[in-house]
Amino acid sequence: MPLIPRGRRRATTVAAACSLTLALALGSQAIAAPPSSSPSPTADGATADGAARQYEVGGLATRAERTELARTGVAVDEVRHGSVVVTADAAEAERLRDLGYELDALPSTRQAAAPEDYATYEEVLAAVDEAVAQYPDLVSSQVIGQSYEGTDIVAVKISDNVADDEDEPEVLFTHGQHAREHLTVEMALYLLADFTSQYGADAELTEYLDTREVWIIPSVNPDGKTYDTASGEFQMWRKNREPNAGSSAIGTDLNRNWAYEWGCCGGSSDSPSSETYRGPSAESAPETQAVADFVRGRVVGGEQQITTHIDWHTYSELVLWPYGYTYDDTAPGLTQDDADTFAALGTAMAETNGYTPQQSSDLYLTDGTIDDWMWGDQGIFSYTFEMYPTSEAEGGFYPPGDVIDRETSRNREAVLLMLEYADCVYRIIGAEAEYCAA
Ligand code: LU0
Ligand code: CA
Ligand code: CA
Ligand code: ZN
Repeated sequence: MPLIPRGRRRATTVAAACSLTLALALGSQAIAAPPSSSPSPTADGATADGAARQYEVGGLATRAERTELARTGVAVDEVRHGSVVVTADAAEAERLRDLGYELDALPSTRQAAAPEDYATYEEVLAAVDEAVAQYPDLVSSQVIGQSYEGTDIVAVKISDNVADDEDEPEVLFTHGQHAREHLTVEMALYLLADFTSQYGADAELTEYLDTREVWIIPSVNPDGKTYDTASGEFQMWRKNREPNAGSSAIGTDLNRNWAYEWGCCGGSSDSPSSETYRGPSAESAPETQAVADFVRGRVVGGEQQITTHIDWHTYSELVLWPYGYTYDDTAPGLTQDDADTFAALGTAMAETNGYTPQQSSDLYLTDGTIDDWMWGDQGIFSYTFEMYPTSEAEGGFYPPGDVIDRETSRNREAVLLMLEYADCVYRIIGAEAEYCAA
């Protein structure tokens, strides 16, 4: 079907991730006093209570060196020139030092934002209910399952004739797999607000919502999100909140728990105390299973209806695509045409927001991630967006609340571009006749 030609896009120079510099002054909240209960750094930079914090690990310049570090089970938060930033508690930091790594504790970024700067999960559900009530022909919501603690995980549908399952390409957005990445849940709220308020007003968006069905899962990990802020002080929490048999350590890294090449390649950990613990089996976490069941449920007449997907994360300002489990550009289920299509759409989206586009494994190897499963198992063109900022100095996982509007709307054009190509992603490499002929 002919779609409205895309408007002129903002030309943006895409620089290498680690050389991206944003001349952005942190907002006033960035220098506000930390909550009184914040852990106070001791002389060696560790927190008095041994809580998790960020460290710079030096002497790491290649993806192989970064993968070797990730193999120890730490989560890599940020890639710099010759070093990376990781989150570790006191015990893990000591373990890394014992392994010979050089760690420098970074100043706590917990004061860059306050938990109140971000919506709670209750507020997210209220916003969804309000949108459904206000736009009943355009928005619906359904419970797709429960988290470990029994909280409803919801999927919001936005399309014309929303009550009907029309024969339209479907686009999925998933948010908040990682608890502390609150800006990604704000991204879901932004999309919900923009798609509802601009439907009928913005011709391009209206065309897409008339010809596609959009699904938004605003928080894949509500237990983790709530735990991260409930005390009034950010907990730097990443995983879900499921206890682990035989261990006092809580949580599975949902983005290592997906059932494609699960645990294959040293890109996740089998240790429950690790930040990248993959769980005892693929889809062991109820949150992973709920979303995977939902996606499998979108197979109609033998055909997966969802064609494109973004899984939202923070931070580093990256657009990533499969595979993560191998450095190879092509692999089983990923042909050269597929790889070229991923790169072309990923690069085009990155040109609209100034993020850096690359194959996921260019960072370091990961296995059991959502993107690999979406593509490898379901044939969905699936991307990970790592949102603002580029560094812990700009707030890391907790940027100040006054950047939320700017940093969510920054992704509007990229999202519209994905909607545009949802009917035939191969069109972006000129291969629609080969792959999308009716
Ligand atoms: O899951 C992760 O480790 C992601 C990166 C992968 C999608 C390659 N980074 S994050 O945890 O810092 N969001
Ligand atoms: Ca529709
Ligand atoms: Ca449909
Ligand atoms: Zn993440």
